[in-house]
Amino acid sequence: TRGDGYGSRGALIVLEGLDRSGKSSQCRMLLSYLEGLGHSAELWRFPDRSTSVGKMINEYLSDKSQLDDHTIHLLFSANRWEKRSLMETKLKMGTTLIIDRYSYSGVVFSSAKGLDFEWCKTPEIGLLAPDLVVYLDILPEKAAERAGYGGERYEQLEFQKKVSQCYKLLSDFSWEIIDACQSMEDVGKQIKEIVLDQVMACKKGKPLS
Ligand code: DGP
Ligand code: NA
Ligand code: NA
Repeated sequence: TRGDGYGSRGALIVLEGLDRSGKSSQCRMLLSYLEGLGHSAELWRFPDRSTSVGKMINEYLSDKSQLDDHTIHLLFSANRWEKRSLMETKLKMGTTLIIDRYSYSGVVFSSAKGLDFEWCKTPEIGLLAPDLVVYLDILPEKAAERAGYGGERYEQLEFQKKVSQCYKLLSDFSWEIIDACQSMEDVGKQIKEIVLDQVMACKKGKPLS
């Protein structure tokens, strides 16, 4: 770091994948790894169900409310927008943020329902761009065999197959694709390496966009 704080920021790390791909466990492991190395880091997740918008999303996901597909799409996006300025503040203060789902989930889950791909992207424009997207790649059939599957609205095999196809359309060369069928330890090892590279690059002044 340069000592004056300027140019030293936290990294914005996003984990994406199908339901039951192991994202949440990997996010937790990553957080304790970074903290163990002495880095300032926080784990966030979207949807953030603690806000008032998040509570509406939670009701929808647990089938306690019905909403038009466009309406819920915009609520998920609003839920990210309501955290945007805090996100920027934390990153500029030097805290690395590990995010369990972000705009990519927003686009793929809605386009899997048949909403227009470009329309789905629009409300995400202006949110902070991640430094790294890690995609935990798993066959929908494999994810469906994992414990706890099927608890919420979207956790249905046929739908997750569509979500998987939409992720493939959205992903680009900048994503790190990791085989999520490996052991938790092996997946974790690969994530740690690539994330640490980004954390160091951001400390050295890589700009935020
Ligand atoms: P999670 O808390 O990560 O299990 O996410 C809850 C569910 O909501 C999961 O099936 C993924 C889905 N989801 C997450 N973000 C979005 C989003 O922005 N839009 C839509 N339509 N679904 C999302
Ligand atoms: Na889920
Ligand atoms: Na999860």
